[in-house]
Amino acid sequence: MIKTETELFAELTAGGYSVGTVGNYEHFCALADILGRTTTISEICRDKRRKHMLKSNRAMTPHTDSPYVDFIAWYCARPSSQGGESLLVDVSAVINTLRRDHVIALQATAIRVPDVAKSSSQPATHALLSTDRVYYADWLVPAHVAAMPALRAFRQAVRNTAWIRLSLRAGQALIIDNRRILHGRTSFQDSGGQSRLLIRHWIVSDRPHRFLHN
Ligand SMILES: O=C(O)CCC(=O)C(=O)O
Repeated sequence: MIKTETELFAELTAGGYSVGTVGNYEHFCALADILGRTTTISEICRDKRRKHMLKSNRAMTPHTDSPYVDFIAWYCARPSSQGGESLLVDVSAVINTLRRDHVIALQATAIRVPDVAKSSSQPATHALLSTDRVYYADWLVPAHVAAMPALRAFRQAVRNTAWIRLSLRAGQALIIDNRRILHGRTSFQDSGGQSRLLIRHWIVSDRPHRFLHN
């Protein structure tokens, strides 16, 4: 059964994510519409001809997507036969374990935004921490930033946090608040004619929101 707007936002506010069975893709789209405007739809599946990580079956470390995307919703059309678990990390819990000077340093740390994650008018860098969000991916952090004590403390705190692990089933939707939750996955295997396919919506919302409170 599709969640109501009140139920969906209550879950997203409490834990930063929501998971549940929606049945078909049309029901999933109706759920995504509750959250805001879908700006990009992508198929997440293995394609051996393509080099991009999203088109591989490799594990992905927890990260956010574009800093100009508020919610991410995945529809599981087909799960993998092995692996492919979703990994979630709530950064609002991570922040509380960091020293104040590290939080300030991370607010002053700019991370590159790849072209695929922005429009031509949007800035090409974004702060790792800002009043409305976290923006982070291991592979976007340059070596001199990775060496910063604040960045090392952030990575350590992410490693020390209990990661949520979910195995999506066909017909299920996973929605996360991309301003607060890092997401990743374990590696996976497609076999026996079963190939993993997630359909991802990037969603922009105009609801007021705040991430850092001081
Ligand atoms: O394959 C997955 O479960 C998630 C892939 C991912 O990181 C993404 O869609 O941004």
